[in-house]
Amino acid sequence: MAATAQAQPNIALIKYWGKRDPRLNLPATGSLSITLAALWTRTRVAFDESLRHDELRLNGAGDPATLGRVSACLDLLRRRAGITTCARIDTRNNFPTAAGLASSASGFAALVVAADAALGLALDRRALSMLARQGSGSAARSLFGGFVSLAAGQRADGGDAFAEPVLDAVAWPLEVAVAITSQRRKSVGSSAGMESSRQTSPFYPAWMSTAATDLATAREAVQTRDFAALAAVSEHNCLKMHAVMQASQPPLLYWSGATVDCLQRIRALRERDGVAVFFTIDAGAQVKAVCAPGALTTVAAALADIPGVEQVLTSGLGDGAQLIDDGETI
Ligand code: 2P0
Repeated sequence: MAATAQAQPNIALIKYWGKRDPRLNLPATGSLSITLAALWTRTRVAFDESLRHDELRLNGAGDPATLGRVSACLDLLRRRAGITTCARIDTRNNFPTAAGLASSASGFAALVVAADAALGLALDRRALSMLARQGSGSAARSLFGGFVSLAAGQRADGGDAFAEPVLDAVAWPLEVAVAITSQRRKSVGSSAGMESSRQTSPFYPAWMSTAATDLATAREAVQTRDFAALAAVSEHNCLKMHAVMQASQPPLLYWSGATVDCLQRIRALRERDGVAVFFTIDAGAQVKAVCAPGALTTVAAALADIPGVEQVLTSGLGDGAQLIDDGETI
């Protein structure tokens, strides 16, 4: 009744920002992401008849704010197993939590893989992807490695809103430098932020009506390994999402001053120095620089030089969520 899993966060190049059904956590638009290798969440789930309620430890400490969401996701798996037994969940991230680095993506992906094994359900990846999506939309994508798409789907029950692999990491080994400009937890979480944007941003209808074209352009660029085309559509989609956020009421401004400096530096590297790199930013102040093979060292050094950049993490593309030995440290 116990198992441990590891999942890596993913970075969306075509973003998910808005839900068509908040209850089932169905995204309003499709998205496309890359799964990282070097950042991870490790989660052990142990069902235990002696527990009266679920217990969650995140990085060694209790986390009451997150427990409700975790329990609700575990309930979906408990229902499938026909049990009500409570669980002890021990989870650790090797990177900052809730700071725009997709810790909820790796977190819920690791959770469903570990719980599935602990309960002996043996669900397939598609089913696990849909369960992870109900924990956190972006988590659906961390079930898979490399380049991954998540469909918005059309069915009211969400049965067609799952992630699928688009291209293996080895087929196009892009690399990523993450410039950390703030380790603080964001003040407005993604779920609340995207709901506010849907209700109040005058740009939300334009975001919706252009999403399918961006996704198709990015998918084509990945399939043809066209870095310039992927760079153009990814930066456009990222800035468009932030325009939607910034035009929400109250406005959502996730950037720090250093965030903008990183954007300018990345544009100069590409346009002036010919370095194959583009940026993307999620609901946080960190800048992710996506590099063609060979560009990572130059890009990481340039970002580390920018005042306000506290740390630069680097990563290749990695695998989807997997079981690991129970004995591995978490
Ligand atoms: C993404 N983000 O596609 C976008 C870009 C943030 C900006 O998915 O409400 O934590 O839990 O489904 O998955 C972050 O949103 O939101 C996210 P919920 P989630 O990566």
